[in-house]
Amino acid sequence: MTYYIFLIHLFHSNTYLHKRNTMTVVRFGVSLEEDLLDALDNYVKENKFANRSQALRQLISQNLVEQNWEKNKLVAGAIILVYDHHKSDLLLKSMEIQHDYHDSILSSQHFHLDSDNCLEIIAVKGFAGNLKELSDKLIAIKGMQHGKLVMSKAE
Ligand code: NI
Repeated sequence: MTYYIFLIHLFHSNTYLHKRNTMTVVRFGVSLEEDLLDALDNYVKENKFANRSQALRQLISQNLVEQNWEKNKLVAGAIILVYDHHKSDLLLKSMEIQHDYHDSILSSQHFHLDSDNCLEIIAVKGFAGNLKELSDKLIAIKGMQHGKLVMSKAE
């Protein structure tokens, strides 16, 4: 197995510099198997990243958000729902569930896509576990065509 070693640049918050709201960049070496490096290079190319460092920064950041999810830390995001508003009591059920989780909901926006279909975007903030629970309940409503929870760091 061949290992390729290269340097990646990561932003590091220096205590003194952080107060001035700036970041320093720290370099460190990473060893990767050839196939993993190929996969990384494809990822860089397909997503049009400037270089490997930029792609790795994004991957690491994403992964840490996922960990926060598991640790049930404070996160923010959006629940995206698509449904036909004619479906029996779908709106009523959705409203009941949203009221049960009113502490986690920042706002919601409703778009009428055509004569039948609606797109609803619910901005949420709270403990990841609660947001997942809310999202699962909404997506499980009978007649819901599509639902997705998108998460981001909130602290
Ligand atoms: Ni509508």
